[in-house]
Amino acid sequence: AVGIQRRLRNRAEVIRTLPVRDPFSHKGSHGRGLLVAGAEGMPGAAFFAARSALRSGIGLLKVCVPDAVKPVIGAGVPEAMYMSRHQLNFESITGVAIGPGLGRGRDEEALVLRAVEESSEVPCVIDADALFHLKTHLDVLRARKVPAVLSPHAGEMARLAGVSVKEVERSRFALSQAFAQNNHVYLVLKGKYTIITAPDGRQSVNPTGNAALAKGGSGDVLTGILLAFLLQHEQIMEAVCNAVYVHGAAADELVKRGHSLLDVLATDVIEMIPPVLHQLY
Ligand code: B4P
Ligand code: MG
Repeated sequence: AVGIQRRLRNRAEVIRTLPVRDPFSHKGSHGRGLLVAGAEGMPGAAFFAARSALRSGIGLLKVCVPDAVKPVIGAGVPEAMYMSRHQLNFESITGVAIGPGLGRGRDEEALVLRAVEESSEVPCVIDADALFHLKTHLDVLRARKVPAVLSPHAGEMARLAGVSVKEVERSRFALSQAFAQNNHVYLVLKGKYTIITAPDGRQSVNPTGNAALAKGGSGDVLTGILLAFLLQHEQIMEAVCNAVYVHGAAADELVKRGHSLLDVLATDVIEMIPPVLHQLY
């Protein structure tokens, strides 16, 4: 039909649109990101997202986690800087990701609202528990200057749109398009053939990835890559499509190198980002 723009992302496009690193650049040139994530008893999600963002080229990363989580993730990701939740501020931050392992309490709900409102002028990835909290505050999305990037799986999408998971699976394209346009967001509807939709309704389908990613933690890895890429691309749509592509390509590469679809861990996916980027550059 006239006006429908829906394309399968191809490798050549990824290669053509990945950011070129200026030899004279410094860390400030590649984004100062803020990850708001993690809850007591759930340090993994924040760890995966933080390490993935750093593996994907982010210049500086600040991580806002509960104090109890700091020693755990701080030892695992010493490259990041840490702030406590009561210290949360967005000063000099050029991109935000919120949600992985965040928790579903009242405090976290307030945190999500603050992050979405106060980061209005920079890119913001909203995932996992942040999507849970957002469901009753969708109006804050339309108020943003820079459209947010939402990355739900089918279960999260169903809840956001107020339909059943079956209904999501039945009309992945139409539902994503309506949601992205109505709420003025970039929508990443995850799964086999992840669909990326821009606020104007343009859609891109991702060809990479496999069922090795069907394991807790792989979504958090994507969140980190999304944050890093948003800070290094000119265009949000290119950043999001490339992030989803690289995330899936890392899983494909693991299987090519002798992993089964059963044994892949989130940490394996993260450590496959370097070779995948090497192949694309
Ligand atoms: P969550 O706490 O939301 O956590 P998770 O989804 O299990 O982990 P994660 O954040 O790492 O994975 P995500 O899907 O974000 O789950 C809580 C509950 O939600 C679950 O217990 C379940 O009941 C429900 N739920 C979860 N997923 C659901 C779904 N799809 N439909 C209905 N209910 C669901 O990210 C996974 C990543 O891996 C994405 O990038 C995705 O595209 C990729 N991936 C997964 N399977 C793939 C495949 N077969 N092929 C290619 N890519 C795949
Ligand atoms: Mg998830």
